[in-house]
Amino acid sequence: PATPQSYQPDLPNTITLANITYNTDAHTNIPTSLIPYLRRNLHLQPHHPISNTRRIIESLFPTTQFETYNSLPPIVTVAQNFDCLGFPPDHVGRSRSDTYYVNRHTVLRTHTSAHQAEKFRVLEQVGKPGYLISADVYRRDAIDRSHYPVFHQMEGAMVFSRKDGKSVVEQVTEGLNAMPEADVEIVESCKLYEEGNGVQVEKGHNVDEAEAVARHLQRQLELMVSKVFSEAAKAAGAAGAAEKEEKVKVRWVSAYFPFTSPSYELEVWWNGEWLEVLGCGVIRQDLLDYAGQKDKIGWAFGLGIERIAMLMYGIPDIRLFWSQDERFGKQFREGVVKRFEAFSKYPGCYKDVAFWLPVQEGASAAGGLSKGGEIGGDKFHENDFMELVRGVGGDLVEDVKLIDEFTNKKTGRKSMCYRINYRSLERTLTNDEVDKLQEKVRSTLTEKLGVELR
Ligand code: FA5
Ligand code: MG
Repeated sequence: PATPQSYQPDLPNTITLANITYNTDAHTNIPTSLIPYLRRNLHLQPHHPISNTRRIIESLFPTTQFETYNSLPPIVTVAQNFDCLGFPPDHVGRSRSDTYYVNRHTVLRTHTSAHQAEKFRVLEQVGKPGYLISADVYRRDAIDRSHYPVFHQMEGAMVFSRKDGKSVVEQVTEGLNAMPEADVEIVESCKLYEEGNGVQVEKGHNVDEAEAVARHLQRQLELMVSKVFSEAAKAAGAAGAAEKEEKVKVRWVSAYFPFTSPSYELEVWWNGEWLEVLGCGVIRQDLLDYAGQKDKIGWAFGLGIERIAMLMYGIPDIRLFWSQDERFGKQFREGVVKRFEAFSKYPGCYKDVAFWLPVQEGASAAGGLSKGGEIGGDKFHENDFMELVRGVGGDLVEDVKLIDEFTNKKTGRKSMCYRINYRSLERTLTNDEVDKLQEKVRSTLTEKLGVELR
C-alpha cells in the first residue's frame, strides 16, 4: 500500500546555486526546473517592464535619502528570512509546502524583508536614513494568471532618529510639509490604535511617534500609487480617447506582519475590484534594537512589482514576463509606459485528473484539504501537486483548479479532481503534445505523491 509522501524531487547530495554548492537534506525541496530562474534578474533587464516599473517607483525616493540595493543574491538563511523578523516557530510561511528550502538552514528568500536587519545595521555606515531593495523572491503557490513561483518585490524603509534635537513628530511634520498631497481619493482609512481595533502599542513605541511615522509612510505610498496610476491612465488613454481621468481610489486596510506594528495593506480600486498592492507598517522596536538602531523608529513596506507592472502595462498573464518571444520583448522601451498589445490568444485545452489520496493514519474521514503546513510533514499538500504540474508542463500550463473533492464515508478515502488548463502564449499546442504532457503528469503523480489514479 502506498504511504503518504510529499513530493521530493530526486536530488543529489549537493545542489549548486549561483556558483555556491550546498549540502541537501530532508528539507531540500527545490525542483531542478526552478534553477534557471535564479539567473534571469528580470528587474535588471533593460527595457523589461519589471525593470521599468522598478525605475519608475525608485524615482519617487530621493537617492540622497534612500540607498538602493538591487543585486542581493536570493539564497538566504532561515534566520534572515524568518527568525530575526520574529516569525513564530509554527508560522505557516515556514513550511516546506510554502517555502523552497535549499537545506534546513537555507532558503530561497520568500520576501525582500529577509534583508531588513542587515540593511538597518549599516544605515550609519551608508549615511542615509532609508533604503530600497528590489529582488526576485520565491514561493510555492497555486498556478494561475497572477501566480508564478518566482516574482519580484520592492522593499522600502526609512528611520527617524530620536536623538536628532527635534522630536520624531516634528521631523515627520516637516517631512510631510515638504511633500505634495497625493492625487488619490482615500476611500477608507484605519486608525489602528483606536479602541476596538485591538492593536496594542508595540513595546518601545509611543502612540504619537508611531502614528506620525505611519502618516509619513502612508503619504509616501499614496504618492507612489498616484504616480504609477497616472502613468497607467496615460498609457491607456494613448490607445483611445483620453477621458478626463478620475482620481485613483485607494484604501488602507489593517494587516498583520510579525515585524511591523501597526501593519497595513494598501489596496487600489482597479477594473472593478480592490487589488492588494503592498504590505507595510511601523517597524517593531525589537527588530531595530537587534540591528543596532535602538534610538530609531521607522517604517517599511514591501510591494509586488509584477502586480503593478501588470496594471501599468495591461499585461494579462504573469507568464508573459518570462517570455523570450520577441513579440513580447520588442514592445517595451526604457522609461516609456505603453499598453501591451496582446499577440493573438492561442487555443487552450483542458484535461482533468482525479485520484485517491493515500489514507492517513489518524486522519478523520471528514478532514478538509490541508493548506496549512507541517514542517517536514508528509501530508498531501496542494502546492506539491501544483509544483509537480509546473515541473512537467512549465509555462504551457495556464492554470490549475480543484474542481471536485469528496470523501468516501465507508473507507475514509479522499478523492481529488483537478482541471489543468494547457495553453501556450506563443503558439498552438497540438493534441498529441497535450496528451503526452497529461500522461506524464499522471505517471509522475503515482510515482512521487503515492496517489491512486481514478
Ligand atoms: C510580504 O511579503 C511582506 N514582506 C511585506 C512587508 C514588507 C510588510 C515590509 C511590512 C513591512 P506579502 O506576502 O503580502 O507581504 O507580499 C507583499 C506584496 O507582494 C503583496 O501585496 C503583493 O503585491 C505581492 N505578492 C505577494 N504574493 C504574490 C504572488 N504570488 N504573485 C505576485 N505578487 C505577489
Ligand atoms: Mg499580503
